[in-house]
Amino acid sequence: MAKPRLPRYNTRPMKLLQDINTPGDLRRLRPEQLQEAANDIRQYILETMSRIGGHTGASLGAVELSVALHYAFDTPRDRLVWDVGHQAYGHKILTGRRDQLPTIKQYGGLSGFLRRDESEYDTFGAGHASTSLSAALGMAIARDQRGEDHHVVAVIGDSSLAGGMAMEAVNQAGHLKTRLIVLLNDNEMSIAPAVGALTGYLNRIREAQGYHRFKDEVGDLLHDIPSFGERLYQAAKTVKDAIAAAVLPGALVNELGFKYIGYVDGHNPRALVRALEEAKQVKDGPVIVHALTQKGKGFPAREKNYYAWHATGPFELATGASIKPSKPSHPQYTAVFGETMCELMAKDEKIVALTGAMPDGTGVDKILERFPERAFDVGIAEQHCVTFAAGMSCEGLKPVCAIYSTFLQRAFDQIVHDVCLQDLNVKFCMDRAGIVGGDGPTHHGLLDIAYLRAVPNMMLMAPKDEGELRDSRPPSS
Ligand SMILES: Cc1ncc(C[n+]2csc(CCOP(=O)(O)OP(=O)(O)O)c2C)c(N)n1
Repeated sequence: MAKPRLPRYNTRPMKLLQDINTPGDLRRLRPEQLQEAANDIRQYILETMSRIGGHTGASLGAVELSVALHYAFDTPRDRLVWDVGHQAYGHKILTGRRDQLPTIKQYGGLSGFLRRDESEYDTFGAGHASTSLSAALGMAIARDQRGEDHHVVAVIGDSSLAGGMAMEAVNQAGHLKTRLIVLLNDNEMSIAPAVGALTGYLNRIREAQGYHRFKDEVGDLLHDIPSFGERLYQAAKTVKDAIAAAVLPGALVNELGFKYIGYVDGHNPRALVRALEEAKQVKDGPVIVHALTQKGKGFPAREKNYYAWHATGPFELATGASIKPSKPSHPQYTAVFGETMCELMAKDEKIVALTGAMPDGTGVDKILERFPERAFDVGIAEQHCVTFAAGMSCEGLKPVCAIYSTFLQRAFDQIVHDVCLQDLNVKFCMDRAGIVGGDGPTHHGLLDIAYLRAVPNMMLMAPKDEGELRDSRPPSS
């Protein structure tokens, strides 16, 4: 079948970016030029996304990370494993896909996430969260067994790090003591604000501000002094590192066998490269480089409103205002779910609502506002969400888990073992069932009917429209 013609847009010529076709081209730049390269990439993402929409906020926040990673590491020989992949537009631009960016998330175009069959630089396919550490650890062990010496780097967001699978990988990595670099992209945000105790822990690290400002800003200055600069920087840093080690709340990483480097300003490519070079020197186990970033960085019109800007449709470049398609004439499925839940919860105080890091995508945001004591955002933790609901049900509550169809896949055993075999009263309201369009195969909700029909005690209902969704009542409710 002939491939459809893909749209192309004229973007303003960008001095450095137009000559960067591979990471090798990037690595020929001087360190002082890295910020300019990052600025070009940011501008190109903004111009392109303003026309077609995409995961703009996350990718703008990770521009300098992408530059520093491909500068400091010899990719694709060194393996770069991105978590989720929604923040990797800069990585795509730097790895030979610059001119295809305007085709992203369209039929025949680039994937919105990562695909091994799209580029040799996409070492691991992604779309769902919290997988990068496990995959990277597997690659590191394979490297060791083959007697090779390249680096393996996982890049993970603060919310994805709290996901169960990532925590399981942290546990094993600390035990195996193999060489592994984890770059933590900490922007204090999931899609909604990040939740959970790990967020509090990372906040405490951020509070040790003075030291880090010294390292990043003074570090640049000292490095620019010929011959003595590097030595001066190292001497000053040793003293400061000792002080920081004493005051930083590093228990989680240190006790679990990780070395900690940070935090570092995630929008300063030279400081990032220095931190990554330092991480490369760690030979005896895993190391975490903690970078602070800002979602939507570089677009003042949206920087403050990044909650609504994780993923965007087209928007006006001058103001950031959304260019909305004409408003649908009837209330949407997600809104109907949220409103109906609020009505039911007002009548029955045993009903509780749960979401796994998707409050706005599922309509649970409205419930959280109205019933903050009876609605829970558990973070990127679908498995926990389901068994948490099972426990509530044992004690007489009536939990409703609002989880996207594709993400509920992760909690299959919890549905079988913890809910259905015990015939507990837990409702699952799956948003985004069926084909989801631009997000592609990792996000399609195509398997739910097949895998849930096989489970004992599970009743499946598939409302054909929003009205039927509102009126659906299984006999046990
Ligand atoms: C298993 C799973 N649950 C939910 C999502 C939806 N999701 C995509 S990105 C994201 C937030 C990730 O936050 P973080 O790891 O901090 O990265 P950031 O977006 O801030 O860069 C969520 C919840 C997902 N991709 N996978």
